[in-house]
Amino acid sequence: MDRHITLGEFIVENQKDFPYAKGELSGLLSSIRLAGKVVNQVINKAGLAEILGKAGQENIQGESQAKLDVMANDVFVETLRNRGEICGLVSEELEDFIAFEGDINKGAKYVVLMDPLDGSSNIDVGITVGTIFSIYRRKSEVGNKVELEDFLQPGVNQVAAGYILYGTSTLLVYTTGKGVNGFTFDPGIGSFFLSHPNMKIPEFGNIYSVNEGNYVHFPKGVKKFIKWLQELDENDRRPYTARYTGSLVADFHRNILLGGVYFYPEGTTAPKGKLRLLYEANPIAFVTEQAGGKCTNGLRRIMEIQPKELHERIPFYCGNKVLVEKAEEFLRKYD
Ligand code: P6P
Repeated sequence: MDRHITLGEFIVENQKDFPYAKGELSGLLSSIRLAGKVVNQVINKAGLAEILGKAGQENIQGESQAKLDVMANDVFVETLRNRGEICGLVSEELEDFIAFEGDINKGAKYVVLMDPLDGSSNIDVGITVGTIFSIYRRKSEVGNKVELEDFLQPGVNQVAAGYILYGTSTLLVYTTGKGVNGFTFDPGIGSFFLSHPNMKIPEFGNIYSVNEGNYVHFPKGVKKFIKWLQELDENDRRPYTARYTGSLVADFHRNILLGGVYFYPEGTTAPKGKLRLLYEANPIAFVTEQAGGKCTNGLRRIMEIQPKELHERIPFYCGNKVLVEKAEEFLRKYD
């Protein structure tokens, strides 16, 4: 019977891409797969399990944490700790990094930075949410306790990154620097199957994704870019259309498949933008570049920026090269 390859088979088949890894990175990706299955299962029955709504806690971002946020964070932390491939973790939900110091983590060479459940404002209304993850080799000596420097690495140092999209179907999309591949979860079998091999963002796209409710707060160049997107073309047709869900993973995944640009600019209410450099911008940037797109802060390549703090925010323009460069052109001209 002809069937798609599973994520597990794909990881093993492509393990040769990591000369230095003796299966640790494969094991790490497998543990992310497992945690994703658990989160997916809980999310799909959230309405029944009475775990919607606020957990009554606040995370580092000062946002009220939905109960599913807390659940997702705990599932990923424990699954990754127990697999033993990482020595530390940063999560949007946690103020500081976690050092994994169990015997099983002693020789671990990797760290993970993640947003366990991005787009949580959509959770209670049944709109797609996602997990975003980024994997680095540690810089400090293997065997010692993980240090802050292990997490404050520029995005170009990522060894793998990706996202899990909990939507009409559940997909795991990731890159290890050898292209981007997407796997769709079959709940009947309990496996992810290769459904989007070698993903490439179309060279041209007609979708733009931005929260225009913030228009008055945007820099002049951003306003000019948005108006440019809304102008009629020479045939009096509207070449672009707006799509924005309030969930980065959902907006990004649609745009990487159909072509387009997502941007979350700086503005008076968000002087550095809203997205976090370490566990939203960098992993999405890695996937974008591997799929042939571009990702900048309006001026510089996101992945070359040296992080200074775990939760620092950054302006974010991501998608087709043509559209990102058009945004940069307006920003240079007006700001
Ligand atoms: P706004 C979710 O909180 C998130 O980080 C992204 O997933 C999403 O694109 C953005 O913020 C939505 O922010 O200000 O438009 O509601």
